[in-house]
Amino acid sequence: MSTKTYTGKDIQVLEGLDPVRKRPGMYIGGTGKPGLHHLVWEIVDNAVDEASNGHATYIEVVLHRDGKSITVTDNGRGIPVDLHPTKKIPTLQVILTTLHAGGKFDNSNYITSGGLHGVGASVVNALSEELVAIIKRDGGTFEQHYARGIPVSKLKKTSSTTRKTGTSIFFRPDSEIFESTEFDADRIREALEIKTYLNGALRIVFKDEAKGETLEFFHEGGIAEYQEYLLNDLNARPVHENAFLLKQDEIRLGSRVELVLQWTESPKEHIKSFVNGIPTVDGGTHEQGFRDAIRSAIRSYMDTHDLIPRKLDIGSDDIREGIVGIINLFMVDPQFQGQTKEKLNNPSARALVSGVLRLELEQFLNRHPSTGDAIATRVIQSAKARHASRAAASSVRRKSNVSHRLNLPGKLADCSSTDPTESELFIVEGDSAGGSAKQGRDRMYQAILPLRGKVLNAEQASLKKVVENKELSNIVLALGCGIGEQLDLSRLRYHRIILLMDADTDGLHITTLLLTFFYRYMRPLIDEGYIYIAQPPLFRIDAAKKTYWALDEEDRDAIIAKIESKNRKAKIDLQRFKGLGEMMPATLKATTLDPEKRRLLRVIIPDEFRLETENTISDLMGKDPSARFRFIMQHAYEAEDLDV
Ligand code: 0R9
Repeated sequence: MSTKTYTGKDIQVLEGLDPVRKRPGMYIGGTGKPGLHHLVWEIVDNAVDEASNGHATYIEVVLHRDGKSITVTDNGRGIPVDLHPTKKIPTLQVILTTLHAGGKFDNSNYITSGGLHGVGASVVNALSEELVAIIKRDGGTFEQHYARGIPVSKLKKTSSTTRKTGTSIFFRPDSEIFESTEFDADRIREALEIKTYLNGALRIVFKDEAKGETLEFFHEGGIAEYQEYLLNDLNARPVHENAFLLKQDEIRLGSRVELVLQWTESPKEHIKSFVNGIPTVDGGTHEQGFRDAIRSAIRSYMDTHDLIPRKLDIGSDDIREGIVGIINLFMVDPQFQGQTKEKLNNPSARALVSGVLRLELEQFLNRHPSTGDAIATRVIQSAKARHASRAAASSVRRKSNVSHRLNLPGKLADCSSTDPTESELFIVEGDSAGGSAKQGRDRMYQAILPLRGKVLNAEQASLKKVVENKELSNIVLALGCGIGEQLDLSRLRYHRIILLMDADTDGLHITTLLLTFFYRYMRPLIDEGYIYIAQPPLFRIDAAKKTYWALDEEDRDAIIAKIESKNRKAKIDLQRFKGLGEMMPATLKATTLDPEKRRLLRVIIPDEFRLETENTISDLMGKDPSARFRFIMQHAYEAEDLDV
């Protein structure tokens, strides 16, 4: 820390950056991890500006060994070090100590990566314990040190023998300001790589000193290459081969639009939007224009070519389902909104993007009718599915609205409690197992629903068929929360829905069919973690007056080995259950129903497996029975092991 006394100039500087230290959230969104990393983006964006204006070819970002400080270097012209014409201090110091508006320091109103032209540097300086700027320019190397936005040294010339030019900024964020000052290397790496996708000529080197790792990012293919990366990452299969790619300057408006767009089999829409290479996580007017144009271009194409089936309503959700796309809008003076300033707010951007895109996309479709038709088919498929699900859901609602208890299925042995958080529903295979379960349960909070008939494969049937299936509609009625788009979790009658099937292939088959049904039509039950799989034992082992339960052969062998290691002469009595039906109620209670003793598997889909799950279910539940079986076996072991 410096102990020097302030001069008049310093006090002016202090006043200048004081608001930033008082209310950092106003400038960087907050003082948590996103805010901390915002400092990196500010400095990197200034370097990217210099590169996109054609003066730098190389940016290096070093995350230092302590994980709490960073150096960003570019090989551009170097921030000017001469005296600022009016302020009479070096321009570098002006840049680092005053909150200024973009474009103030030069009059070429060209578009910059952040559109801010060095604006963020003073904010980073204000919020850093220490900042060191090193400039190579005019044949010399210059250096100046700062602490919390205040210069602690004058700008010094440290060498006069360099022919190189460039800017290097080292900074260590202030631990008095941030909740934590530990940077996240993965987050930085990912953001840097995206910058190189958005700027095909840019080369960024990232060094992680703690890991001793150096990575270089360079993606000449630009956003087209980014699109390839996204498709892979999302595991989204395109329905047409060539992506629609648009790069257009709107010279009149001083803007440029770059975008790429492709329909896939993914059940969702994935749009990444940027303004001047800065991510707009909360979207904004450019994204609205993107969506407007897609909707009207596709509608117009389908209308013109008479591709809309009669009586089928096509909504904009249907048109957008499965889209994977990127939009990067370059514009002068972008205005951002929202807490973290990640939403574009300029009204002109909407009309600009939609105007350019609508025209070009329609022409593209008309020039590539096979692509147009593939997209139309995808849209129709989505509209039909939505339609069927709406119709079926309202039929179930009509049925289940009559009265709560009066309308419960006859086969349900309900529990007395009406508090869903403590109530459990066991869905049990077969009437005889159902009988044992009814006798072994705690009727206060455990309900039993036996399944008798065949469970329909929901993947291969329309929703109308699904609801007509007695077993599935009984489940829906018992749960009480509705189905499909009408599902209302607040009406769910049980917060644990436990599938209790025999430990054989038939049992696994039924479990899979039920999971497919929940996944397709009652998905929030899975997402909220309400679905469980019971694990009834396959073997009973009696030895030395003790009883053990084994889930499978492996478990059995392990238990026997353990017994024998303790007592070599132990007489071991082994019983294999053929099915739940032949288990005594007391045995079922002790092994499978009693929360103190049972083991349940909770069904979860980790975020990183969401798409894979979607594809697996549609692939396997559709056609191939052997692949389906492999799927069950694999996932039974992947389910999270949980004692409840
Ligand atoms: C390491 C991160 N890099 C930067 O922060 C950085 C800012 C910067 C820059 C200029 C060149 N390189 C830079 N790197 C620059 C130079 C000149 C004109 N405009 C920009 C010039 O030589 O005339 N600047 C960003 C703002 C400013 N310079 C300015 F306002 F001080 F001019």
